[in-house]
Amino acid sequence: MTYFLSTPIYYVNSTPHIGHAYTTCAADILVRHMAQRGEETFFLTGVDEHATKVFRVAEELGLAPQAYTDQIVGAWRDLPARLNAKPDFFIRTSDEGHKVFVREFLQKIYDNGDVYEDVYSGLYCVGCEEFKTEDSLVDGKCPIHDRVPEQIEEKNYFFRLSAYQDRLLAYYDAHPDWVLPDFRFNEARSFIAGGLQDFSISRAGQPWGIPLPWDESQVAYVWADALINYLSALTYARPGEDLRDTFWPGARHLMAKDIIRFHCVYWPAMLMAAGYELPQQIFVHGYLLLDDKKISKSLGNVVDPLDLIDIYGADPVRYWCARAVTFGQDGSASIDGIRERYERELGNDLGNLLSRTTAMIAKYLGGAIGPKEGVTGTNTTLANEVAVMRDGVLADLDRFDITSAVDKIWLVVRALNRYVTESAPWEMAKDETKAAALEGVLYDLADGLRLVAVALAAYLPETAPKILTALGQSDDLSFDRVAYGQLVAATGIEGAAPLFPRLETPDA
Ligand code: ME8
Repeated sequence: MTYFLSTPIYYVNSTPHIGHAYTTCAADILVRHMAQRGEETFFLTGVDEHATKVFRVAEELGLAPQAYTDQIVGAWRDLPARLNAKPDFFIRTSDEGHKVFVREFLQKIYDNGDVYEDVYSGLYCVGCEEFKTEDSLVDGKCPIHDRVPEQIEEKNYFFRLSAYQDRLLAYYDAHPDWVLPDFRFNEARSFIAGGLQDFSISRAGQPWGIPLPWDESQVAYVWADALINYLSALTYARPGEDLRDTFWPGARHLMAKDIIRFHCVYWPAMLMAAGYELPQQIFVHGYLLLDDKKISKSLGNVVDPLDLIDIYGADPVRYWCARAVTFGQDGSASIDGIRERYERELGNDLGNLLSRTTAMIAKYLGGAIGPKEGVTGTNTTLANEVAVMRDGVLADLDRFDITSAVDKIWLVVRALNRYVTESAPWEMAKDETKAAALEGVLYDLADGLRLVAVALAAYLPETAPKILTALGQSDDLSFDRVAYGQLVAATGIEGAAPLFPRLETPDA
């Protein structure tokens, strides 16, 4: 089975912020990890261009919409690059390949009799890019955007979502892990059980979008265009290849709770209508909230939270994304938290451990370390801790739990630090009779660091190879190497430079 993971395609009405970075980071961590497990992976991200709000921003700037999106797309391509995320494809909904596929897909649904024409009369919130019901409003306003939705009356094409209620419920009941976490599964299922209304899949009054194949006077509604990206990308991401057979069976979608209904209700029904299997799994994470005041207070002139990457580097931001808030839950993260984790966890727990271990190998063993019959590889306590961590990480990441997995890896980092303190190699070094034991301790520390580096490689793709190199170990990241006692002989080890040097930069 392959592992194909998508982020949402983000609206290009403005530039990326830390919330978008959050999903992209998480997705990259998961995909890198699965690659370490030997899975054939595909990571998809990109942008959603045909939204009314995008069209309006272009209008305000006096630009043609395509010219506007061509301009701003650079900032969105930079997002994964800045995070050291490595998508296999970056999709734009204005790509020719996407447009062609969307038209084919919608035509299929139309031909299957799931589309009908009607007059839409009601309310549309441009912020949500969604038709609103009266009872979802508070004081007549969209509660999310605090705006009065626009009254629209136009001829539209509707998708017969109501006809899919029973099939969706049956699917949910047969696949209890289809949406994770569980409470999101329940949320989506109750929404379906509460009754489904057909939804409009076209817009009559808007020139910006993909024309419907059976009525070119209308364009596809932005969601009826955007969701299809998860399939369309596979048809043209690699020129001359159709990746659908390989990757669609392994498809997983990642997003925040704001767009759960589109992904967990509309999308599966559209797929059923067009004759596709549903994706393997959907993971819905929470909202990452940052205290704005704190941002400005602690970071002074740093306006864009993505500037954090310039200060700390991509690895610490990735690590903080995974650790700051339990993945799946809503959480409030403080910008100061990143500094604290940088110094205490990355700098002290991990960085110092490497500096001390390599310095001791250099000083007490002349820079040479390796397995020795009867001396090394006998630490059953550490071996057990590592085995428990390894199994836990595999299970956690099978369920997208990037927080719990890194917590478990960190337990081993802390155990290694305790091991240094308790065994006090600098004391052993004073006693000739303890030479073999000293070598055993240093082997365990180096081996522990080696396997921790492999386990952390998905989170810290820049740092992990540095650790392996400092220990004279191969840069093979296969997850099988997260096991005790695999350190191979190495010579010439020198005290390693700090992995996470002290920062002079801002508290102000
Ligand atoms: O909804 N916390 O695009 P969008 C966590 N184009 N995640 C956040 C976040 C936050 N504070 N803010 C944004 C759209 N996100 C559509 C999607 S998909 C076929 C079309 C992330 O630009 C999170 O992944 O509004 C959320 O679901 C997404 O950005 C919304 O991005």
